[in-house]
Amino acid sequence: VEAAIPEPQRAAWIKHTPKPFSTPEEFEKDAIRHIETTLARSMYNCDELAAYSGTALAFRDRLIMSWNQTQQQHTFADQKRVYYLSLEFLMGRALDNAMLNVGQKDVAAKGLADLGFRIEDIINQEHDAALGNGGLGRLAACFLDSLASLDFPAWGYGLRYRYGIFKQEIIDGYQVEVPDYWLDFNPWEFPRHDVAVDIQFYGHVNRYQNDEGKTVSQWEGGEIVRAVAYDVPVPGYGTETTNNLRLWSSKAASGEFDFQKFNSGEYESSVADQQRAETISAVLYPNDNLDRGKELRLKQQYFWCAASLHDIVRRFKKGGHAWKDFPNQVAIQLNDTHPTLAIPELQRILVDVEGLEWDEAWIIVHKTFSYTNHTVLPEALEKWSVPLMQLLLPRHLQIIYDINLQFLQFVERTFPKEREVLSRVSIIEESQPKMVRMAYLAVIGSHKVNGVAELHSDLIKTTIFQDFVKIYGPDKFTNVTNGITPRRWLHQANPRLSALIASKLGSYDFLKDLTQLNKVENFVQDQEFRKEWREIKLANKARLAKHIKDTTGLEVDPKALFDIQVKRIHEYKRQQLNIFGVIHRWLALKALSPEERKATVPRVFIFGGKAAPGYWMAKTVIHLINQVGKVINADSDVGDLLKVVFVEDYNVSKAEIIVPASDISEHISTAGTEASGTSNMKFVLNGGLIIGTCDGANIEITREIGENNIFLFGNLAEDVEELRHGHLYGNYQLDEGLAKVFDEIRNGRFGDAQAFTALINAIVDHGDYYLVSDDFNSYCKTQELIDEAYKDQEEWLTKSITSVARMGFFSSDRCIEEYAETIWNLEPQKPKESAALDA
Ligand code: TH1
Repeated sequence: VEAAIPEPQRAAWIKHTPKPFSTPEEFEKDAIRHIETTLARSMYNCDELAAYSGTALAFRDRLIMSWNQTQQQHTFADQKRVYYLSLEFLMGRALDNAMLNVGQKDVAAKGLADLGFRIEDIINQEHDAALGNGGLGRLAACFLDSLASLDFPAWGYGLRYRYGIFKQEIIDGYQVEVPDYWLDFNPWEFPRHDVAVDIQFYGHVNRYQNDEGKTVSQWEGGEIVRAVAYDVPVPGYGTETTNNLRLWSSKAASGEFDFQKFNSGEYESSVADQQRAETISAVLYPNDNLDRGKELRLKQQYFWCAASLHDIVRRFKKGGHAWKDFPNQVAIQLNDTHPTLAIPELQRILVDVEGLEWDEAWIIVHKTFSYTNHTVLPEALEKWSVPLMQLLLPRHLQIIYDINLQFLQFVERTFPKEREVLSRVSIIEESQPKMVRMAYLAVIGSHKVNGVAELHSDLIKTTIFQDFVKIYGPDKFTNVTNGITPRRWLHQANPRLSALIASKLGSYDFLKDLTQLNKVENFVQDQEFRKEWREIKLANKARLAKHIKDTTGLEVDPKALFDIQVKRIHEYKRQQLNIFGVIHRWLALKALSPEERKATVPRVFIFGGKAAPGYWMAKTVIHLINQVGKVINADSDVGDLLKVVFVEDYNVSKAEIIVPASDISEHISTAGTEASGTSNMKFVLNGGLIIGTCDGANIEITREIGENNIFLFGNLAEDVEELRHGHLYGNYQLDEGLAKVFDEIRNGRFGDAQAFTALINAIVDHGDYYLVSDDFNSYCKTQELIDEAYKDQEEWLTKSITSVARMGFFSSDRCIEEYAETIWNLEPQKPKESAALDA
């Protein structure tokens, strides 16, 4: 149909299609035109923000062209697409990424210099798109980058929060949350007011006979909220493919507010309706690895799932295929259980709206969905109360009960003698009130379930999904180890290292095939190469030192050993172990003789990360880190030998400065608690070594880079349960070194001791669930090994280079290819020349 455009129009269109810039002059022309016309500013008031805006708009024009073309081509090709449903997309900044992915950063740098600007300053004007909490949201962003770079036809679907993750300020050592209003000027999104879906809540279910005498269910009444699409282009690296991320925004279905109510004098309530609708997409829930069961969160989940599925089904229907072809056209990946309502929603659409039989609908649903589990922490496993679901989504609750009935009948037939298994695997937990177990629904409604690192994927099979492995067999459960995009986390964050590697390998091809990094190992004895490698690390540390000086006033020496732990603050991630270790080190330092001090490697401990606003223990850890820093940094007795910094407001753009600057980074979760971790990969890819537990992806990193290149410590996952059990039955002896640390805290050495009693009591009185004491000695000993190892700078450098050379496996490209092949059955769609498309 689209090919049938008559010739004169077609020729005009092709003739006048804007050509993207390719020289600094052409870039300047586009940027200035945007500053003058789109922004209505002039040469005389073009500040850095205006220059950023003009640059962003010039690049945006380029992206739009390839974006339109990609979407057009994918529509013509009529092949299978994957839809990645995630409540979080932690995208960070877009401009630098866009410049690098289209390969025009040098052109822009030159053009901006002509206009009197430094490109770094311009890049720094951009606000992060921070629609996520941590690893899960950043993983989704890395996946979008890989999907586009590998030319897969893929869409992301998420929510357009008005407020992303809060901005963190540290005031008097305490975390203070400030709202993150990021939409003031956002050139990267396109409102699609014509793409709107009305979403229903509440109401009731009617059953009646249709014309064919069949009993059908209909969800009626209740409230309507409108979902409006906002599209964000996602450019691939070194390809014309630009995919789409569609974010839904909520507004009142009546458009503005209810004029009838308004006219009849109910002013407040008419405005209240509007505000209630807009509240749905107003704010990201700031909890990482925690489910709090709030009604508004359930509303967000349904709103986003229903809008996305409506969109997907509409696109499928335009293709004119039979329903049974749906799974051949559509793969839907569920990023954790947050989008699990998409399963009963698709079943509802197929049965209630499209009139399919239950069984044929269920086959389609089951073939379409797959589910990624990201955590085994019990407090993070989503459950929704049955009364709440009954109220908000009455038809979906019925469908869930029907899915459950069929499933339990199947289990009963398969295991007739094991009746207790039925209550264990039921989607409905028989508690007071009853709860819907979303992970079970996700497993039952999907054809594949994957964990995110080997250990984690093994663990889910023996713990939370043990019964399901027996029921479905082991093949339903698989592993896809996480990865990171080397474009942002090497090329963009560490351009000098990327350039050095490219100079030796002869091209930047390794950015699209990271396994080529193995050739770096050939240069490990090349003296010139080693010297540059060392210089680059030092320069990256100096850049971070400058950031620390600018933001905290503290001076740190770039020659010191930089020891970094940046991630969400959580008891299981054990920042408390780190800061107790720092206190232990400080006490040991003070006991050293002057000669011994001379032989000591100076260290800077750098922390960063947000605590969920309601997570008191995590906030206490932040407070302790800051109090310890205050005391130690002012202690002239240890001077430069020890410094402690807390970097405020850790986010994606700060990570791009912090990650390339580590000598050591810490990934020290209690074994068996961190599903994968992804910053571990980022740090090693940038030539930092790591100290870590045998947890998550640390294990596979060790296998790839070699045991000699990583500092592992602590108890193993297989022993954790027994240790915990022992603690609860009196089998508990506080580590001696840790006891001394606690004495100092209790003596008020770091301010009001009362402030930290909960932190100490969790270990001393409440069973030390995260095994801080059990691992303390092993942790401190390993830190001493690191001190020794760092003294041999040549050997350290060899470890750094060797590790980077062996990190090829951890590209998100490898990861996405595994999903495409083993889970989605998806083929890439290579971009055609625009002429070929026009022909
Ligand atoms: C994280 C995991 O904790 C981390 O180990 C993993 O590398 C990452 O996901 C990506 O796979 C998770 N983040 C969340 C956030 C929420 C709920 C569960 C998890 S698991 C809100």
